Amino acid sequence: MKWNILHLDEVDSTNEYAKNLIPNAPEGTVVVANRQTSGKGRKGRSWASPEGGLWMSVILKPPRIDPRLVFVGALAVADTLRDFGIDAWVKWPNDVWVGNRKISGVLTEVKGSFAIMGIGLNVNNEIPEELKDTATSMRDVLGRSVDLEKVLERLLGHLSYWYRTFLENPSFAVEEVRRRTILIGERVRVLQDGGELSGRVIDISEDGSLLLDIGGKVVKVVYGDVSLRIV
Ligand code: BT5
Repeated sequence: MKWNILHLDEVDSTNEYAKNLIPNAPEGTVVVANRQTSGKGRKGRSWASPEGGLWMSVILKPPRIDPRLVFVGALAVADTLRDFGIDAWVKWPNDVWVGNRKISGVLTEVKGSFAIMGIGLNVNNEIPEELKDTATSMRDVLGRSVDLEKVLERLLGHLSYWYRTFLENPSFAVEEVRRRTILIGERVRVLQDGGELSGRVIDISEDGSLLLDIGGKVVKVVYGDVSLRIV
């Protein structure tokens, strides 16, 4: 992929900014900001985005919209962390964790035939007090700051690879997520709009959904706005 990087100092949300560039910006447009004033998670949740982290969105135009696209972002982040010696795992559906702390989140949105993939990765930024128990950064893990530009360069390289691979063979990306998650066999609680499910994770199926064993019954949790807690 040929990336075309737009570097901003401050923006409300790189996803919103990228969305407004569509349809005039080509696939491969990347919006990066030093700070976001209204960084977004899913479902109106907020994403803390102070200076020092990597906050970016890429514009993609896949031949068809597939919710499994979010795995491309998570896998690219996990590979990037590995380049810096950090062992991370993919937390279905859209997070990357180091041990029991979240280091990155991916938010994919759709506009027409475009997909906007937003990636937030804590690099050298401070973790806000209220997230200290559940979040970490590359700097916290490594005990030193890292070159943000290098992180971006690596991440875009891995995104190119995983996006291409995904278009050729989406089940391979799902397979890789299965390999890089610690969820299989774990007891989890799944929080959804309608309520809550508790069970043991059997697998992540080829279509990207999570298979849970709930009292001996197999229940399929489709990717959507679900949150997962390991019990
Ligand atoms: C996500 O949402 O994890 C997707 C986050 C995507 C952020 C990127 S940054 C660039 C682009 N532009 C945007 O505006 N967004 C994208 P979700 O699964 O809903 O998780 C949100 C939850 O993560 C929050 O409710 C907090 O609990 C937690 N959180 C917020 N900021 C965090 C941070 N910096 N590091 C770790 N956890 C955080």
